[in-house]
Amino acid sequence: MNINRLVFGALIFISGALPAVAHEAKYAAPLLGSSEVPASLSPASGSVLITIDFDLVTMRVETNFSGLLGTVTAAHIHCCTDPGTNVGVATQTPSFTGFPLGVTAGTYDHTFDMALASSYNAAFITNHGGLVSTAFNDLVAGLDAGKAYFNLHTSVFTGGEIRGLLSPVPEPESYALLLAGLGVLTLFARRNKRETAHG
Ligand SMILES: [Cu+2]
Repeated sequence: MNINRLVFGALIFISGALPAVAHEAKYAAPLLGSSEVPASLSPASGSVLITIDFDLVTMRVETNFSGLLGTVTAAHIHCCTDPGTNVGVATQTPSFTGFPLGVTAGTYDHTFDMALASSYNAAFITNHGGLVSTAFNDLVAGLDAGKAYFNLHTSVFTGGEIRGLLSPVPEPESYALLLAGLGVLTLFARRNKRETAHG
């Protein structure tokens, strides 16, 4: 029996499972008026999901919202500051491209190329190392540390009607895949041992 072929097969299986673990990160938050600083007292709600792909250097922004008292004037991510405080905009200004404006409810799904300066607020790049790469690293570090928030500004609440402090989403299915991959490798290693022993 060809041991190398078995190990090679197992490695391919594992490498197939790894990217989801190592090269993608998700961050989520509910969007609420009570999360604004100070609280907006808006009855509106929504949710936001951010997916960073480290291979493609992209950021996918998925949002839905409804019940706004004002109409949308801008939406973007602010970074990086402690919860309960305010900080400047990190992402594209004044608003994410294609974000539904002038409405009280809507959905949004767009993937940004984070290797482009246009995906950031110019001031954020200037204040974070002056390069797109340093800005990207700082934005991700801010997301990882729970120091970035999605903010939705409206005609009634110009400082923000609903906000979501983004926090990392654990990906149990990714770990399950990795564990399955390791299990297969162990199985192959055992089989190899047995087959080697029997000549
Ligand atoms: Cu803002």
